[in-house]
Amino acid sequence: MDRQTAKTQLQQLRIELNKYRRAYYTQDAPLVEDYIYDQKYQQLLHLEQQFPDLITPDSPSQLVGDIPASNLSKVTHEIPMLSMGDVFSFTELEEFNERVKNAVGHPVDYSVELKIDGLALSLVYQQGHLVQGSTRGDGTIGEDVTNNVLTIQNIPQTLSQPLDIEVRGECFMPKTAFAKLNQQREQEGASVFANPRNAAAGSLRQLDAKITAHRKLSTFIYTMVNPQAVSVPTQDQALLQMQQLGFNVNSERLISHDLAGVKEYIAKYQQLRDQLPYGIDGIVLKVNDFTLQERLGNTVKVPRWEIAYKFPPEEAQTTIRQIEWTVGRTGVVTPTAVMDPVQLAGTRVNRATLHNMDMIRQKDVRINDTVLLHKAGDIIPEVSQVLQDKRPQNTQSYEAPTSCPSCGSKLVHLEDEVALRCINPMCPAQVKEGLTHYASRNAMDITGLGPKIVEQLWQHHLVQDVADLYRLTYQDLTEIDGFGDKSINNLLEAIADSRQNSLEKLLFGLGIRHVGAKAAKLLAQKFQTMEKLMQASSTEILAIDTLGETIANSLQVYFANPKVQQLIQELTQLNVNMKFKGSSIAKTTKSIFSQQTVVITGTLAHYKRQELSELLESLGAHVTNSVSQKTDLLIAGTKAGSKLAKARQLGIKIMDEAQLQQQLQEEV
Ligand code: 0OW
Repeated sequence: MDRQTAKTQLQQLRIELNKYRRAYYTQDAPLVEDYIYDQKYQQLLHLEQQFPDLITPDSPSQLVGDIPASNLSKVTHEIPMLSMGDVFSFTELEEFNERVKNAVGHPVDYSVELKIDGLALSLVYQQGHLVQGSTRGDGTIGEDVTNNVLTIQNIPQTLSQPLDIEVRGECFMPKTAFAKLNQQREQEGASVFANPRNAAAGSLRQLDAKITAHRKLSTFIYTMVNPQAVSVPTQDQALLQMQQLGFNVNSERLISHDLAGVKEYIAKYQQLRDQLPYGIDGIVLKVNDFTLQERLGNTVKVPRWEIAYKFPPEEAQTTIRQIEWTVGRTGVVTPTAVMDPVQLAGTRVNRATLHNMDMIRQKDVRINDTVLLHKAGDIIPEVSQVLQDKRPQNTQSYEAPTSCPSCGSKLVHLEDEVALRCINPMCPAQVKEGLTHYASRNAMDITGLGPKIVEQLWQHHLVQDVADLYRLTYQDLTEIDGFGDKSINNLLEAIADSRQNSLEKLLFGLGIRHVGAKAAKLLAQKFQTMEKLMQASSTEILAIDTLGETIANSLQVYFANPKVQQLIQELTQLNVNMKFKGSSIAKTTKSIFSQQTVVITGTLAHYKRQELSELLESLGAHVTNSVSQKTDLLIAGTKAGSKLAKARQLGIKIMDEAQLQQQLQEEV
């Protein structure tokens, strides 16, 4: 290749790779699969080796990670957290081994470990107590995640010895936790994580540790920084020592005196990979003796004494025959590709998730396309790309469905959601969810009517909507498995009692989008009867000091639906109370934001300004723009400026985003 061509190609590769890096390191959501990134990165390295004078400072080969760009505070790593050189073949492994032998003058022992597919983590202990947790970031500046690591079960907060020590390891999300989390997010219409690594990164790098605590993260610790300080001579003894100190150290490790042992290990874990409860993307080979590691030293980015062997991506080729849409419990409809059955990483698959319409458009997936499948974090098969050159003639771009597969209603995109949603409250998938919600404690409080009974009532065609609950007879309930005389009477009684609830409990029980328990109460209090609320205009609803556009629009859409109007009529005829009784107001706890004059300032990571303002007002706050003596509370995000300074000067109560989230979690 001539120099000019190389120069052009290198420039193109640099732009492309740096774009991928920024997404990978700062948004926890890569734009391309690892192996595509790796291939392009190897191309760049190859060209830079041929034309070293074409290497530029911004080349990814000169950078480690990317500038962490989250709102977490920063931590400087005194000893940089290096990454690893990657190889993709036994030949390259042998070249690495030769380089090491030549450098130290004799064969060496290797510590062989699994390469856990998570994100690197540093833990600092003083006198045996955990004082700081941080991410790798760009290798020198990471993010402080101390509060978050305190919620991870297998990270010891106190060591078995009062040591000053720093250790490093991988934070990961077990496969089962990943599958559950994505299922839940899909139901909520939120975006899903592409793989456990992104899920771990997105869960660890949270401003609010309570969110991290629910994500079931885990760790394997593999590096003792400054082992000399505790006079440990080798990696395998360091791992043993760290285990004795209380850290979770991966047991699938090996000491090998030659590459033959390493190759056997690789073959073994390429087979076992799927059975492991955590994701791995290769193995790590380290010179075992620390003195030899010192002698070999590091390059600008990676140690010379270790290498990562990356497994080839597990993928398979097949053809998409159909795209099925299923309605989730919250009305979110999600696409699944139905394909010719194919063997993928040890299992036979014929379905793969397509997540949402954005993904289908982005990959331009069409019926009868031949696609490459891979396992997203070794779990759910996912379509990684379409093989355009195998596309049959005159196929059309895939069109999103316009009607719900369950009930036929028109599908909509709500505000900033990527998900398509069925908003017909009579939709079967939603009726079941709606019935369970209707019977829940904060709504109509029908004891004994949980999801399992709801499912049976549905299967036996005993209920189509919440009105049918009030038509159930003793005879009907004899069809329910496990229901005897007592259970039947208890349930009938609980349903009958629910007729007397005050209006706000019915309103909340109907599951109107954006209308939570507090908003339902304010609406019932203001309009007193269902009839008046159904006739209320947006303006009248907005006039309620604390409700905003989102709720007003949602109510208009809901009550405009003829099926809803019919439902309300039936409930009325079934003697379900439609009046506000007033008593429930006193019962619920008063919000700390109630009657407070609040100012919001700075950048918030988890809330849109308008939404937060509406939410606070629905809790009885009065949100204003300027700080004065009348201000009771300032909510300060990051990069807060003069308003924060003024609030401090006036001695006004200040709440940061984490405190706000904590308080709202307790209230709403
Ligand atoms: N992911 C792993 C792993 C491992 C460190 C030591 C110095 C540089 C790499 O399982 N078992 N051992 C190391 O050794 N690193 C690992 O992961 C790296 C750390 C940074 C990027 C990768 O996550």
